[in-house]
Amino acid sequence: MLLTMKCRICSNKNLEKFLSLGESPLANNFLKKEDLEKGEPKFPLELVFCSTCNLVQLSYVVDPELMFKNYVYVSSTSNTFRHHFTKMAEDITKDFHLDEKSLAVDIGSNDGTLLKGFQKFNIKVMGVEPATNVARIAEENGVETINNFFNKESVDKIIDKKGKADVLIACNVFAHIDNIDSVIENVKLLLKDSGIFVIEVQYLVNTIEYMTFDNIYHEHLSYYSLTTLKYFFEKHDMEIFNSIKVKTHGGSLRVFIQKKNNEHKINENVNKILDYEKKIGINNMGIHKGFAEKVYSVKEKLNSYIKNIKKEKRIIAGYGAPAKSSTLLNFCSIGKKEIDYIVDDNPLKIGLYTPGTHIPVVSSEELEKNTPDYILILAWNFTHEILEKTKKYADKGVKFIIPLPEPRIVEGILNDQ
Ligand code: DWN
Repeated sequence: MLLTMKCRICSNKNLEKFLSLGESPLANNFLKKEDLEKGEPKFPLELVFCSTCNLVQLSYVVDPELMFKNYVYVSSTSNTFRHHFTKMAEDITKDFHLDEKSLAVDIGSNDGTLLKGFQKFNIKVMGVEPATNVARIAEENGVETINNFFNKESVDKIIDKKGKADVLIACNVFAHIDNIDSVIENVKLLLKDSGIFVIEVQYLVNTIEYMTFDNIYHEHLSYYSLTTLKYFFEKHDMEIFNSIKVKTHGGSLRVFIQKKNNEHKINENVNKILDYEKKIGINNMGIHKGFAEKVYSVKEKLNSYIKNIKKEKRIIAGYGAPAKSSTLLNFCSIGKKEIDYIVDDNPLKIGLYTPGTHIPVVSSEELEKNTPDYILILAWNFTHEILEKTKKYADKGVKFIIPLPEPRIVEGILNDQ
């Protein structure tokens, strides 16, 4: 089906729809008990493909003020992420010879976990974070943070206070922004001519190959391949000079960008990744339609596992209440009849209820008080960390359901750990 909305990267008007996950509530809109009966807004969740620049994107854009002004996600909840960001800061510092005169700015800096890593090397830092509650946590952690979206006003403020940036970073931000062209104009203003821009995006190829369709929700407007990013940065007179694959969020790309004619030589990784994307046909509607078909078969298989377990009157708990669990639970119609509770270690989520499905989110103590027969690992990107944490329950016979890429049941620590 061809739609008449415009592609956010190339303005093509002939976008083709290939997947609908129905109407869904906002993925991080966890509810207080007193709000459960009030009714939640739901918005269409469907993907369209642009055959000109190859961007996969949502057909419906929700007002960012609704999604990002008060946010319950903090980067520091998992060891995996703390380590990822600390190592990222260390690698960038060493590879690009940053020193105490350098300025690192993080767009969507959340609780300041990444910038803390730069502070270890005495590098000057500045965060930009729209969520007021999360920006406050960063400030309390000693990371100076502008509580705003990354716009001209924030950029002027940073240049005024600290000068231009040597390194500008945006991890898991690019997917979230509708007017991405204006962000790049501001990036170019803030970045020194010799500076680098580093982004991390969930990688479309991994989404397809690992079936991580639960990463599709309203916060994620765009699903990037390197092919699309190359098109986009060239349009803005910028150049991708390196890209590496990182494991976060089921597979992401870290992409290094510079202003045109800057000093960094183009690394061979760039062409290798682009060639692979061409080989699998990322520019072709066929691969996206194939992905959509598999999404429905994952849903069927997961539902049938859960139905069989519930027939035997067994208790299922969830582990992790990530934003993506909202897509999985709502799309598969798995609610409080099926899942008694979901454990999450983030204090901002404990005591709340999942969007749409209204399952209570509780602390890990609940596992002791009301030990389930099965744990559905909703934060599957941390399967290893979660299996380690819950080892004592595996020893008591609790089994684990890993929903993706294809639902399977395991009995504890995996051999590939
Ligand atoms: O882009 C986005 C990414 C960066 O982060 C967002 N739009 C929102 C968020 O996505 P998510 O919520 O899917 O992220 P995570 O990091 O996969 O969430 C993991 C969840 O699991 C968190 O709620 C924390 C929880 N968790 C836990 O309670 N104990 C995780 C681990 C590893 C644990 O030990």
